[in-house]
Amino acid sequence: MSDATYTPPKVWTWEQPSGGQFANINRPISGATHEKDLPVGKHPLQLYSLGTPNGVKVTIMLEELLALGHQGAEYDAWLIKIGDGDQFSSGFVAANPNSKIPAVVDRSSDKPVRVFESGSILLYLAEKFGEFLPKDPAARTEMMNWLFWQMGSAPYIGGGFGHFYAYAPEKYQYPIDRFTMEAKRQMDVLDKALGERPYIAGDEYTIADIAIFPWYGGLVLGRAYNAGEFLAVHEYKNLLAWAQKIDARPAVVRGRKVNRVTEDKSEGVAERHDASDLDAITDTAAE
Ligand SMILES: N[C@@H](CCC(=O)N[C@@H](CS)C(=O)NCC(=O)O)C(=O)O
Repeated sequence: MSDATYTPPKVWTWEQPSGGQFANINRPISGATHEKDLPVGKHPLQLYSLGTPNGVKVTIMLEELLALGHQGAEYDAWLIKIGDGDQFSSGFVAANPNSKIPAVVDRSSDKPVRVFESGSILLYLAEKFGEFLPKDPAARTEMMNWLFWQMGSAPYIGGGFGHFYAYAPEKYQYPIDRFTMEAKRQMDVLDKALGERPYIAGDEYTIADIAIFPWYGGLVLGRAYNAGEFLAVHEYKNLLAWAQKIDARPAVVRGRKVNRVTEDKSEGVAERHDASDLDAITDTAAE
């Protein structure tokens, strides 16, 4: 057990592992640790990811596009095991210098386009296929408001609340109180907005819903950090109803199963290279 208080030295140095679940991948420097190319499959869109909330945003989007009949959205989804440091390979760093999943490489034209940051990927795909992006300028701006809200807010859930409540090697009240307050405030923001409209940015289902669902839907559906009771998520009734509605969409059911490694093989596939990979474990195959 370490001391509850800490006096920072004049200059911080990287002397010891930080402890906690992600100690082996936390580094104070960026860049590749080893030489390894990324695999490339047969489809124009190559996704390098893992079935975390940030990863699932992209697979839900791709499955939604495929459900609408966009054959150009066919994709290969490769597994990046972040616990093993796959995000630090030279190939991954070339696709995303920030070494975090998800990353996409679009090989549909002569010069491959790299896309990183889940919000940028959602916007790229929405613009490429002309879907889930309101055309009216005011509605588009409201959608962007919520898309950027998610990008700025979710790190307080993952890196703040989830880290100190579930992953830190020791529990301290100060950070847990601080980030629980913020997690509950954010859920309240969404709950109030969803009391006024069916989807987060208005009447249409957009990439803002797709970005917000894996994080905040996951929280209220009790899937994140085993914290549903602690956060009293049942109190956020509008948010819960919205999450249940999104969760029932066939493309969401499919997208949540991609790059997911579980004991129960019916819950996910490590890699996805064809629609049939998911058809085999879902009853949501296109009729
Ligand atoms: N802002 C980024 C966050 C991505 C992110 O945090 N990815 C995590 C998994 S959910 C990751 O790859 N972590 C590996 C690491 O930090 O080394 C996004 O939205 O794409």
